[in-house]
Amino acid sequence: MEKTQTVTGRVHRRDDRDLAALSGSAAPLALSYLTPVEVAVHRARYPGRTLGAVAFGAESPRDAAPDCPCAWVDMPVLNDESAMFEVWTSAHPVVREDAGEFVAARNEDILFGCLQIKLDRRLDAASYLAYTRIFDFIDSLDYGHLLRVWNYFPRITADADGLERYAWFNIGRHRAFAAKGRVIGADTPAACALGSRGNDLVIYFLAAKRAGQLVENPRQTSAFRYPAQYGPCSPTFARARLLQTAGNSVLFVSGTASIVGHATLHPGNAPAQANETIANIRAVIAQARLAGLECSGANANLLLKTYLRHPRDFAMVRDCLKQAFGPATSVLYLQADVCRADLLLEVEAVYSNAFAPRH
Ligand code: 3EB
Repeated sequence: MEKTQTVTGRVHRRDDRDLAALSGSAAPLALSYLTPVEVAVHRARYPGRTLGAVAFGAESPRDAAPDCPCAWVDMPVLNDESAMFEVWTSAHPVVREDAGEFVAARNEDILFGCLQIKLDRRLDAASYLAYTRIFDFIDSLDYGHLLRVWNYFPRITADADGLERYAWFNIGRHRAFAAKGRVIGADTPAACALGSRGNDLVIYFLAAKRAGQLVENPRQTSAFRYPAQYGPCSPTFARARLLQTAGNSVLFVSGTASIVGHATLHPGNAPAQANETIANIRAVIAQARLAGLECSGANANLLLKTYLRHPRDFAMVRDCLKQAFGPATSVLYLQADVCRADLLLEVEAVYSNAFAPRH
């Protein structure tokens, strides 16, 4: 059961308090990483409260998580289970908002949505199409502020006509933000972009009625100001975004890697990259405290999602993260290509005082 402990161990001790804590708080949502069996238990326990689910590695995800918006990402899971689910639970009842190709649900503050686009066109055209549709969709529902976006597509560092596919993706995304009047910086969400399998662009997102606060990392150049050596259009993501309601905080930390300034550090050295990434996550959380993040210590709940280029680094990275954040921190491990060929790993985080139900 050791691995199950790493996935969701911390929450065990709080099981009795969970629904009370969840619904008694103004925190609009909580995150859990669950096995397929746990998803079924969880959904029976919180009927009508699942904002959205994301299946990783599952063969028939819709069997495991029906009746709620469910994105499916073709990406191998490195935890003991061969499939894992990321589940966003709402403190308050949720309303479905499916429309066209979007599968979505919302509570009074937050909207979860996903879409999947066949990559039968150029990647810049696909990302432009996806993001303009996302902005039209969230604007039509009046949840117009993107907080956090997850971008998954195949062969992310492969060359296409002299540019990496990730650079093409950035061109379309950047143009869509401009076309829909989003201000670079102020309106930039936390995000990640990783290589998946299959042939689709899969995007899921959390959007909100209120913008939340932009949080950057003083150790890193803001990605939206990266110099042109990384592509003609900079990547449109913030290091983190902080959503706070009275007494409640959720910090969405973007995919974080071994980058200082704008340069990759420690190429070829996975343990050093892991430790540099941990330093960056700590720096972002420290910066969020300056911006007003209130949770800490016993009130704080940290969940991590780790992407490893090579499965062989799994045990080493798990030990580094345990050492840094404690053995009870929930970590989902996936195998994925990171968006720079010299990066071996990337870690995203959600840090909050919202309860993360285990089941
Ligand atoms: C970097 O600093 C690391 O393109 O949405 C991290 C998080 C990275 C998000 C994105 C890319 C993205 O460039 C890679």
